[in-house]
Amino acid sequence: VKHPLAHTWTLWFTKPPSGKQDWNELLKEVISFNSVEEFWGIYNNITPASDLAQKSDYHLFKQGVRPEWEDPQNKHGGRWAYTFKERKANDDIWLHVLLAAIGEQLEDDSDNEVMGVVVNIRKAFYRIGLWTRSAGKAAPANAKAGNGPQRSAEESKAILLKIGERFKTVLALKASEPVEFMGHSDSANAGSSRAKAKFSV
Ligand code: M7G
Repeated sequence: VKHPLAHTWTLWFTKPPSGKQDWNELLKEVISFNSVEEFWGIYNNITPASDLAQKSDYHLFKQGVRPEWEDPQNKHGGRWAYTFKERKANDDIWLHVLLAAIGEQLEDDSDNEVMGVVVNIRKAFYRIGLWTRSAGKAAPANAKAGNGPQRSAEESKAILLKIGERFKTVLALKASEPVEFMGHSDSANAGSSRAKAKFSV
């Protein structure tokens, strides 16, 4: 018997560059799954985050959404993120984030905000992020159906803050360790993911 998940999820991998390659060439789709059993089969057979080389990323996204700012379902969105100042990723923390995503614990059904979760392995730190469909603005008037529910900026921000709080709980952070939210358009304009945060929890 397979225990179905609420959504089908796709695992993606960004491999470290070997020379001069674009971001797009390094991003590879790995596999999709829609049951608890398939999740464990995959998780138990991939390299743990703690063993990945610098400049690698794992991305777990809802099927049909590429883990890129440019994806139509991400382009109005943003992400919550926390940077752990440790050399090796903590596999338990990342596993808890994966389970919270596939178990739909990061949002309420009607929020329709969570696009996926990411771990970035970097030189002297690792970062775990949660990507959302919106970024605390009113949905654009011409938003297509795929861009989610129409909400005011206030409603949108309240939902994002709730999701941020849940994410922070899953990350097991202290009150004094802020998780920060940034819109993807700000990240893209800054040319790096270190632009100024919009809000924090
Ligand atoms: P990062 O991996 O989010 O963080 O972005 P880091 O600065 O800690 O390594 C690193 C770089 O990868 C960015 O400056 C972009 O050049 C590229 N990059 C990252 N993302 C998530 C995207 C994306 O979604 N689209 C494009 N075009 N480039 C990206």
